[in-house]
Amino acid sequence: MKEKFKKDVNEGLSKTSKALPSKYFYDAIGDQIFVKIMHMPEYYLTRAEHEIFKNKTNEIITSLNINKDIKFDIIELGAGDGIKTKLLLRDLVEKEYQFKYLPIDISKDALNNLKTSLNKEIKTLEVETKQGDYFNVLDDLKSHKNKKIILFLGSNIGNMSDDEAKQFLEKLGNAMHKEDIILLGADLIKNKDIVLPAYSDESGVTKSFNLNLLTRINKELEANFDVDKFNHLATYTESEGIARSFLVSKERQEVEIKSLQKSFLFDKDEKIHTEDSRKYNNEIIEGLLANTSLKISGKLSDSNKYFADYILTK
Ligand code: AVJ
Repeated sequence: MKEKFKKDVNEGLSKTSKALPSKYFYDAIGDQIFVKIMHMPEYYLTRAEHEIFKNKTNEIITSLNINKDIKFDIIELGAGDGIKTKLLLRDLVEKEYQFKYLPIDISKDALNNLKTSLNKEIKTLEVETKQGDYFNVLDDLKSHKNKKIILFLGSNIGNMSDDEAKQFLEKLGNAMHKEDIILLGADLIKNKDIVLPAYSDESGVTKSFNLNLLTRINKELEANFDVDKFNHLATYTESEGIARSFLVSKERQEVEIKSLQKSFLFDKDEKIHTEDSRKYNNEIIEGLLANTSLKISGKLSDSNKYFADYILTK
């Protein structure tokens, strides 16, 4: 894990256009800042998807094509704090469906917290956590016997490039059987005035989330980034539909990463690209599915039409 981080940082900072993978945001501190992001007034994504899970639980359940005689498993990729999922889980338990909940996340902390809270809040629910990068767990899914309901919420897919997303969905499709279902959360393309503030909030929470990546490199790879010498920048155009985040060097500076025995030079105004958050519409999703065995078989939106949960089947 540490070796991979070291390698990715070295490669990313050696490029002509410097970049760091967004998956490294999520250390213990990054997890905490992300929870704050989800509660920010500007971050409409979580609220919009929460509204879908709260007001359209019955429609979700209908689309899952389940009945009380069959056993199924709900597998969540990148479960996080599971707040939205709990709305569905609680309803399914009350209605006496027979199922297990299998959350998968890269963060061990997030999984432990989720399991503890579920054991308290939904006592009869069977929970089995699994720690890992969800790209790697796809292979395990194939041999899974029960009907699978795969949750990939929060527009987590938006951090992948379209090529990565295509590959991921192809693999996921291959691991699925006819009766399995994916619920895919996707932030929808909309005006800049709504999207941009979600990634450049007034109070600077997103800035601290972005800068924490440098703090993590300092701690884990023995580097000497001065985080005060970097700014946060977010960009978005509605025509492209991708919000991008950068760290921008305030001045010309050299940073040493001891564990790499190497220094990196940053020009004044030089950017490190840290994240893409893609936004979607039906055409883009259909494009991602084109060479997979999956198709859109339903779509649930919030009242503002900011966000959608797509139902994908084979
Ligand atoms: C968790 C990937 C959906 O891209 O909106 C929030 C992460 N980054 N603010 C997103 C994030 C900056 C978030 N996802």
